[in-house]
Amino acid sequence: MECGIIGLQGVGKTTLFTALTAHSVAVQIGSMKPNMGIAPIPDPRLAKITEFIVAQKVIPATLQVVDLPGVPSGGSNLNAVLAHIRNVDALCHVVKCFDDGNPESDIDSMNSELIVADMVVVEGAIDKAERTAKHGDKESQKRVDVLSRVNALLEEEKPAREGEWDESDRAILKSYGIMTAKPMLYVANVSEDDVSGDSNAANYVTSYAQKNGGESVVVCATLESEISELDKNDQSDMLESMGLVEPAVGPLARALNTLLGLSTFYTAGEKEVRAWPIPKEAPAPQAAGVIHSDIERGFIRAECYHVDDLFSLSSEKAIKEAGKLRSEGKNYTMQDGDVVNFLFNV
Ligand SMILES: Nc1nc2c(ncn2[C@@H]2O[C@H](COP(=O)(O)OP(=O)(O)O)[C@@H](O)[C@H]2O)c(=O)[nH]1
Ligand SMILES: [Mg+2]
Repeated sequence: MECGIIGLQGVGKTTLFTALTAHSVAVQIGSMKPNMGIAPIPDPRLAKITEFIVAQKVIPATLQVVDLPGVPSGGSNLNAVLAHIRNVDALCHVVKCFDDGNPESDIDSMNSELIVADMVVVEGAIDKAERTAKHGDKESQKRVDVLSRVNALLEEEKPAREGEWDESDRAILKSYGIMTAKPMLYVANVSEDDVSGDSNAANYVTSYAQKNGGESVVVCATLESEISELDKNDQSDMLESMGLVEPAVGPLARALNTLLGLSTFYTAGEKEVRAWPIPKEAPAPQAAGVIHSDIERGFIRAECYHVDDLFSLSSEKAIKEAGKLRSEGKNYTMQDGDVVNFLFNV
């Protein structure tokens, strides 16, 4: 899963990026090149599995993040900036709530920039698709239909995500990189003395997201950036002293999972214990395909149990004895928190 961090200049995008990626990438300040990195997603269930199943390696799910150069108000370099985010799965919109941040005007101007940029893309694309559609090409006609519906929304200054799209429509929107169609997570970047997000500015962001079909999280990017530099023990001390339960990457990744409709399953053996994100309600073979296409192709069955059974019964042996080890076929719908061993033959 890839997520693009967007927002106006000076709102804390790069600071958030360094926090999420735990300073593992040397950031380029003020450059027009995007910073790219990978954030491991903290997962309490994954950590708990390893208390019962000792493994050589623990591999968390990851979030790929792209920190984009700020969108200058006025939008002079907008297209260069936006070219980088056309391919991401979701957008993280950082809103300045520290100092004298004005979330209302910032959110509006950022969203208008995105709408205008999408209009430029859509207009060009409609022209092109109409030309091929004239020759009776069904596929092009479908694209003209979707693009025209996007255009109608954009002209009303609405983001494309407000439209009703089926799966094939969404694929078309994605292929054109329509940004306002992407799920949006609003990040209220608060000051050090408002980590729980009680200020009016933070409240505005939270309720704006609620009203507009997005998710939101409250983060103090500077503190998170400092926390991410500490070793594990100091990290928990500092979090506790601030009244926080976990680093921001946790809630942030979970909010993205909700937006993208993802759930998680696990594989657990002596070699490794690992978390795998999949679309909610994916059938077992599709989940197997996330691990390797061979396992999907040669899928026989999935032997699985739920993490909660491991936590209550303490071992796979006990799970088996309690009759909680299930053998599921290719029509099985994966459940969030399944621990799975796929049997396959190629
Ligand atoms: N007080 C406070 N300052 C922040 C926070 N996040 C970022 N800043 C400051 O805002 C300035 C711009 O941050 P930066 O991450 O470079 O913003 P970008 O242009 O969006 O990438 C820097 O001086 C940061 O230290 C925050 O959560 N609290
Ligand atoms: Mg920056």
